[in-house]
Amino acid sequence: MALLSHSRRLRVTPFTTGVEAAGVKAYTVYNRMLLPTVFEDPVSDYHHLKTQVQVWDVAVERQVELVGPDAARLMQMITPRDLRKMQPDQCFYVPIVDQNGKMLNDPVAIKHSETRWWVSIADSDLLFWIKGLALGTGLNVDVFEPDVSPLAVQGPKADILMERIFGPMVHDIRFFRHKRLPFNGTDFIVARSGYSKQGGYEIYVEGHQNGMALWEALFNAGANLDVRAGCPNLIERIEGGLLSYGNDMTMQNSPFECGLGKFCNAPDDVDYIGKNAIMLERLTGPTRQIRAVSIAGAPVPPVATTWALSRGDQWVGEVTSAAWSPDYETNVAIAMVDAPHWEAGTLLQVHAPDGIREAEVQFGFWI
Ligand code: THG
Repeated sequence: MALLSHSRRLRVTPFTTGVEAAGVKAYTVYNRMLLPTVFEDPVSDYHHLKTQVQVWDVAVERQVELVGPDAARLMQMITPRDLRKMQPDQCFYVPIVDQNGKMLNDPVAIKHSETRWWVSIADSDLLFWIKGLALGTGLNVDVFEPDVSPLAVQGPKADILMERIFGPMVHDIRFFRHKRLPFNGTDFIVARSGYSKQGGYEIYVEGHQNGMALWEALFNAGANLDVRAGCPNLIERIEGGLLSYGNDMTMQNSPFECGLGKFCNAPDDVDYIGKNAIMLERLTGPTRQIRAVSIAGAPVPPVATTWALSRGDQWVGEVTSAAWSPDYETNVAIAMVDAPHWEAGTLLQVHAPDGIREAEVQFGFWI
């Protein structure tokens, strides 16, 4: 594969010098920014993530800030999730849907106060959608991308490393809660969250110029923990069933199809975009849904375009992500499967680029 040409449109992050010095081997593009995908190799990165601690440049998780008297109203307008009881130190995983109840993004919402929110977006231009809604509705709220870049600390030793930088206060942060903690004469929002099932934190670094000081402090403090630069790991995120917008779901899918129906819980007296479609599908249920699927045979090649799933002479769905799992000694995959065929134990055929293989619908994800 040819190299990527660099220009201002393909944005670097505050941590790119650290990522390069750590020997990053591959990037992808996400929100028009560089996202590392490989350091050592996917399997070594995977074993290290599951046993040690890694520091991830996830600045591509761009924030959309909503600030103003109507910020909470606009926030509830864009998601079917009930935000009424959300506390000002909470993070919520929120489906964002269009007027037909189809997925536009699956961000984490961070509530600072009734009048100030961040939406930590997946890979689609949600800024334009929210800015357009603010303008079209005439609500009193500013919508913009602030100078904020998340840095994730993930893995079983994340707690030890984080305590060395931010002190024992980090242990008081519960899952999907956040606290503002001092660092180096400034302070950052620190949340217990992250795109792995290994546990850890995300630090929302405010100010591009503050990025490398935190990066270096983490690597200095973690030297005797074998801390390494890492990144969201394809194998681990499939084992854990963490979805990737643009891969496992697109604008063609509803949250119910994505297994996000439990986050479509706003009551009847709360209004939001797509409410009619969401309330209908909540009653009927989806006609297809994401499933964990194992794929037989040798390690699969990368999924670049989806792989069709058949059952005998019928087309029944598609595989959207797949990888060889060293720990489970099978290929693990995420697939969208039609209702009559999604029961655990169902045997299917997957049409991979190197041939037809057997696949089996699982009871759930592996982690
Ligand atoms: N952290 C932050 N921003 C993000 C991501 C993140 N933006 C992009 C992308 N990831 C958004 N997608 C997800 C997908 C899954 C999760 C978070 C963001 C996630 N899911 C947990 C799970 O499925 O176990 C918990 C969900 C819950 O119960 O609330 O963490 O990673 N800042």
